[in-house]
Amino acid sequence: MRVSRQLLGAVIGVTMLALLVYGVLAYWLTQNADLQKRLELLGQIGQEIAQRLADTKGTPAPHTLERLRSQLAPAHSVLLWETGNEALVIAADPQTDEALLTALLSWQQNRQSREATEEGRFDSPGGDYLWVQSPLPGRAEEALLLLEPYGESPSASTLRSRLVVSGIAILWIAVWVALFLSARISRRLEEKNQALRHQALHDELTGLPNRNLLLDRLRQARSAAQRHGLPFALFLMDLNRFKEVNDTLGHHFGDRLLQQVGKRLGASLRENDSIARLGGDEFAMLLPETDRHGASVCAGRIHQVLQHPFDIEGVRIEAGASIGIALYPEHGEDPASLLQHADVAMYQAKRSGGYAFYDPGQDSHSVRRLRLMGELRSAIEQGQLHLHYQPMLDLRRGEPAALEVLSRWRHPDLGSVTPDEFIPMAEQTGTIHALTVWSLQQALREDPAPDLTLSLNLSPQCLQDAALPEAIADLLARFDFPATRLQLEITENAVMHDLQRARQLLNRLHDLGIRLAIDDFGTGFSSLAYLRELPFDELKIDKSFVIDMAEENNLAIVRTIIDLGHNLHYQVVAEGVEEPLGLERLRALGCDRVQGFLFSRPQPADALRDWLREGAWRQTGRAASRGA
Ligand code: G
Ligand code: G
Ligand code: MN
Repeated sequence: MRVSRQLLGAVIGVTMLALLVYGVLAYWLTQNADLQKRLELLGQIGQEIAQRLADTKGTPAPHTLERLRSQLAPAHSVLLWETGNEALVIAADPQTDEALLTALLSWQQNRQSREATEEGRFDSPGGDYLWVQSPLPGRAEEALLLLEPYGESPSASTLRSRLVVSGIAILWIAVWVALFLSARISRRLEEKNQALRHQALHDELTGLPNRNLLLDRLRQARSAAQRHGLPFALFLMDLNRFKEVNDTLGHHFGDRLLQQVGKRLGASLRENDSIARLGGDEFAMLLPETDRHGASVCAGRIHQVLQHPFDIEGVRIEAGASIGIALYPEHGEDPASLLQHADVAMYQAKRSGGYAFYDPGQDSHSVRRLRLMGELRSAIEQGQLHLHYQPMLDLRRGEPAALEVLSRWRHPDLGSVTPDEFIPMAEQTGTIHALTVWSLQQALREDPAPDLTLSLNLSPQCLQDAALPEAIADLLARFDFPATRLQLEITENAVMHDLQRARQLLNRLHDLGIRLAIDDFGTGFSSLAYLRELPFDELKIDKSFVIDMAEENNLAIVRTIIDLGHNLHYQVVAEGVEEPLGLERLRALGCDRVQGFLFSRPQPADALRDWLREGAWRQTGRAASRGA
């Protein structure tokens, strides 16, 4: 607004200046035009007089001169008879026209300086005068005519009035042009300003408000909530699979996914709810006048809406989302603490799936989390990690056949940290590659039982790492460890995620001679047709079904999986065998291998060597048979 006013002022100023210049120029022009015209006229009169006086002998009588002057010359003029040095006769009435007399004297005083010219203009104390000297043919004398340029010639006055009219027209046009231009320019400026303001407060990719605007709206929401005594809810959400999408399909797909997520969020919330993108795959939602119940209804709806696969250029992408919720005023009074607490809740949601409200009791968790995430890599380098081994027994032979390798972290201050806690961190921070290499190397170095297979867990994320087969082959060669004694366990749902890539990588590993197992089978949603296309050797039934096989449904599931596995020519392993009764049932169902606390908990290499030497499993097996 201020800028446009300044602009208008400037344009009008320039117009006025132009008009002023025009005025001065016009004035000068009319003055000069007038002067020229008058001099010409005066010259003609002078010549006429000279002609009429040509026949006169001697000095003409004053009344002759007076007659000529009044007949020919305009009023306010003097006609002189000039004889070289003196003006002899004055044809005028000096009594009535004193000014003319003064002018005449002043002309005479200055005559020396205009010797060369015959006409001109001069200033006398009485005013401005024109003069013309007309030689008389055949005589030494000259006639001189002086004229006070009184009044205006008709030509000058028409010229002046034309100039005035055109001046007004120009002013009028200039003002309109100035108004038009300044309106246009100020509109442009306003548009540009608006675009800049929008840019400063919105996310370019999705067009949603950004963090700054969200903070502003949070402050507004807080004052409104304070005035009306109503709560509001802040959601913080991130996508569960965004990194995978970006890594496997490229940033272009990632961007499109974010745009579509933004659209779905918009469609599933109310008009006056705000949705913001805070960066990466993190979104925030502000729901005014919403209590705990309303928040859980909305969070449930959003979670469900994002659960549906996205279709991006013909590729089906399952994103899924975790939502953390902080309520005003219950969980925080100011925007900063609400955001922080929604963030803590989001991590709770990541663990539990779906959405979670901020729980102050869990908050210490997030401090711990941040610390552990920061320290994991150096913990590996400093040897804070070590391995435990848990045997798998072959049910037909009644002997151990393989050892599952499981990582442990003994933190110097925080004590033991479970893999359920640090493996997801390693995946999130990208430390998982280093961790995998470390566990394989450590297992090959310790190799507690040279006649048993070593079964290592492979994180889903490692299936994206095309360099993995070479890294594993190098380690095997370095320790001179036969590939056929190594098995890799991959969680079921991870395999299905990017089948094309997974298939390539698994085939390369399998070609090296490494055995492959599907871990936690029954918890994911694999298509059986896909499973058949992948080079698996073993299927591990998830322990959640095995632990409680007294329950009818679990038993049915275990039986079905064993049949399925056998029909597809997999070796079937049941993990989580805790009870002798369970062991007997598995034996009866024809399960190939068992693993569980009934035989052995995961234990360090030395303890496991002792366990193997003592042959403690024989006791367990027989006890189980008798109990059955
Ligand atoms: O024994 P336990 O509670 O430790 O195992 C918990 C989970 O952690 C299991 O699902 C197991 O697959 C996983 N896990 C343990 N060690 C490793 C490891 O070195 N790498 C990977 N990727 N997962 C592991
Ligand atoms: O997901 P994965 O299969 O890699 O997990 C192996 C995990 O199962 C390890 O954490 C191990 O400690 C655990 N585990 C092994 N046997 C049993 C058992 O009999 N009961 C229970 N509850 N957990 C077991
Ligand atoms: Mn496992």
